[in-house]
Amino acid sequence: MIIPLRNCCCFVLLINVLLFAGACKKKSNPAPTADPTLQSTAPFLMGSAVGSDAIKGSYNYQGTLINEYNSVTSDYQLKFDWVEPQQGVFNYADGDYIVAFATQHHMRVHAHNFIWHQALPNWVINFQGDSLAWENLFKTHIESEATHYKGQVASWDVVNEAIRDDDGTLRNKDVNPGDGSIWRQHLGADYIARAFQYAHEADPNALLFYNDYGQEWGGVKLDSIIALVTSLKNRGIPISGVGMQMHIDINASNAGITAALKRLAATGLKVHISELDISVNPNNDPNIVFTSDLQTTQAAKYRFIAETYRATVPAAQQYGITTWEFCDADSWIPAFFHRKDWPLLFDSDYKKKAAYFGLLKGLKD
Ligand code: 9MR
Repeated sequence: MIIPLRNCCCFVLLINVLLFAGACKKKSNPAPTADPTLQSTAPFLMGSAVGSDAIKGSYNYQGTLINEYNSVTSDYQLKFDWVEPQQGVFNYADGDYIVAFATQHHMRVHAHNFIWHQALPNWVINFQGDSLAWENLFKTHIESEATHYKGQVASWDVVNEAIRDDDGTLRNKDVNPGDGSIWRQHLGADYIARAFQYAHEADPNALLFYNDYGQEWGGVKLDSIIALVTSLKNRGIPISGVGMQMHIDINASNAGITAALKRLAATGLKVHISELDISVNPNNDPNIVFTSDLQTTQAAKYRFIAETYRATVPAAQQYGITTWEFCDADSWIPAFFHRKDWPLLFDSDYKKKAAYFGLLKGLKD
């Protein structure tokens, strides 16, 4: 067959375009699909915890994240030990990477966190000083980090996990050295309010959250969290919302989840399901198999959470649902508990699980 010259040029051009597109494809993220996604289905923002190394390390990770989510929470890159490993020496490289990636892909950044009793550098753990010196290191850390990310992040978990599970009192290293808080020990009970004030002074536009787990248990833990955030709000402390982490398992009580969401909504504050994952192996069974029954039960729980969040929390208070990572291979649970588990929405090959479709149903039906 003879191809006329003009058509031949077009043909060569077409081949070149296709070759170029092929070459680009190797370097870019997987193309978004036309299927509904979490972000295209949810009436609020859908978030995931993310790690800077994970984003850098895998096109599948990047592609799934960009396609499915429109909000990210920093996994560990903005925690105290990562950001200020030595006093006055700040390491923002990994946090900056996450913020730049999220900004490039039009995602909200929820920053996690300023003040926690864990993830502390040794210089803080071993710090010797009077209450003024403690206040100074506490204030300097919050102000420096908040100022660095001013205008770049939408919100912060200001204080994380300050309340004890057993009696609802504030964690205090004086009282329970094992999992007590060095902050309460040196700064007094009102350190939480001051953390919010320092953050607000440095970045007045950022929304500020108190974040904790175990709220679905009810009891003293939930009572104390409700009392704490209500008191902060009533005192005019700049708190915008509460993070309900929801590291739960398939046996978590639906009634407990509903009751906690109702009580949080009644505070008038924004409610963020901030670290959702659903373990299927809470009893550490070493021989567990992820059967289709377990997959269905997990999917139903994800669905229930999304439905209940939509039905219970008024739209204006829905800060969104954030899963703690999205692919089973990146979950903290197997390493932390030394067990097999499959707590997230995508399997280790980034394939959508029944859990994903359960959540998707709960976001719309
Ligand atoms: O998933 C996080 C893991 O990568 C970190 O090593 C760890 C310590 O910084 O923290 C994990 O995230 C926790 C979060 O910050 C607070 N709630 C519980 C999360 C799971 O342990």
